[in-house]
Amino acid sequence: MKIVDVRGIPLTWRSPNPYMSAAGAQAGRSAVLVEIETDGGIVGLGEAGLGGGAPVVTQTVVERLLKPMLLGQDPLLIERHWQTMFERSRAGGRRGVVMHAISGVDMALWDIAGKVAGLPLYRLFGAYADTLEVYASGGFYQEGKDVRALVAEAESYVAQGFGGMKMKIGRNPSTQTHLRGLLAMTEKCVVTPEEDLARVEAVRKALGPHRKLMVDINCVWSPALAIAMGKALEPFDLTWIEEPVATDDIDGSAAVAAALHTPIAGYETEVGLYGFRELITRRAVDIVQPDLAWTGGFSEGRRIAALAHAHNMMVAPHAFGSAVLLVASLHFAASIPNALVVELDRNENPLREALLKEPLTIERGMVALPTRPGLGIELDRAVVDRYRVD
Ligand code: SMN
Ligand code: MG
Repeated sequence: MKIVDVRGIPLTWRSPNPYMSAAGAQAGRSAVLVEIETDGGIVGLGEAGLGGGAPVVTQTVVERLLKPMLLGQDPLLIERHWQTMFERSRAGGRRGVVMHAISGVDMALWDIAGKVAGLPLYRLFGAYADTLEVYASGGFYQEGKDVRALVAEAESYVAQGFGGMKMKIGRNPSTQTHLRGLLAMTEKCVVTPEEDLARVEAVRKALGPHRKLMVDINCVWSPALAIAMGKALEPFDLTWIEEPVATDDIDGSAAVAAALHTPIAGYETEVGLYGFRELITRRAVDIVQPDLAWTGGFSEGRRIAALAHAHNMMVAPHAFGSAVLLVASLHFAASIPNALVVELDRNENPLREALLKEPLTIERGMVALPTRPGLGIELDRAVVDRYRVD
């Protein structure tokens, strides 16, 4: 079997009402799907990260940098292709958009392997579970969304049977590290730290005392503020505090983790085994959150999970992309011994909700893994065509 084509498919949906975190605003959602075609007719599917820019950037890296390394090759030599892509792009890669592109290619190669083996990927890897817990990822800031609306959102997750919810805090430029003021829309939806605490208290009350409640700061606090706010948050019994400080402030994050009882989770914005090695071995986190579309795909994600396991840490995969990344994250989590919960983004996003011919079955916060070979999904081509931007 040989690879005869490698394609990036850039998709974009524009949001009528941007939803915001402390560190940015989602004025829409994008994704870059990767398709790898073989001479035997099997086509592998994956999702690459956006590299922080327009989808065409990742598409260009996939098609102009990585595709020449793969054409004519045996698609099942996955580890060899991963190391070749990583080493040949080392000068300009190791992080960012190159690793995001490698991630999508790796996922597509594993999808081919599953289809060849006739096994769903989580069983090809050696399953640990057939169903997984997902948490409702929401609680974003939005113009016109007051605490009452936030409480109603939390109550809706309770009514749907979710066992946990994540919400955003920290959207206050005056308390953020100096660079955060450079981000988009920073004058919108600004709250004070005290208002954030009131938001968390209201959500905790709506969820009741036993459901998981997580907060996500998206890297904007200083270690000192993170410790002060973390202590103020302790009455709300959080499951984790996510990305409290800058991704590269490993010692700062370790200081926060050492100072607080609440586990520190992150860093989705870190990439690859070497990056997570520093977070894990220097105890900058208690829970690791690799994003499979950013960190190097299944191959690198499984290495990170093993390193975390060696340090008795749990894995809560970040998944804030299209349905392809969500399904890949489920296969990943269902095949490792230390998966905690998987992120289920609840924000409006047709690239997650409408992309698959058969939507996932999510009941009372639990999801059953697809059982067909590979990722076990089929794209709705009309939806792909509706949102293509190339
Ligand atoms: C997040 C990710 C991507 C955009 C906005 C917010 C957030 C998450 O960090 O964990 O989903
Ligand atoms: Mg996050």
